[in-house]
Amino acid sequence: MGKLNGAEVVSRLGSVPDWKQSGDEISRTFTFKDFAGAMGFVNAVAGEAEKANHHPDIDIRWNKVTLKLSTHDAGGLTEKDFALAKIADQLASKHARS
Ligand code: H2B
Repeated sequence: MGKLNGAEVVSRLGSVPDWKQSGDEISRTFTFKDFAGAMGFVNAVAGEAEKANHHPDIDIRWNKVTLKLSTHDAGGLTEKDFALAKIADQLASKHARS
């Protein structure tokens, strides 16, 4: 899958506005009611990541989960990153938010 250029990245960020770009990756921190809410979300994301064979870096801090996405194989951001970002946004709304 091809690496997106700068204009393509900016365009796609419009559909996941809570995600921020930093160099070759995008990230978002999600806040939940508690650790159980955070872990429910992480496990749901893990299932989707396995299906897509595309895996975020995950940082868990009690009720906060930060996902970072990049396509290492392509050396940058691709459609795969934005597809998984959208799925994560949808899954987050199903888990207990603070
Ligand atoms: N996840 C992410 N985030 N980026 C990748 O480039 C990637 C991955 N590559 N998961 C996959 C697995 C690759 O290692 C396998 C061999 O397809």
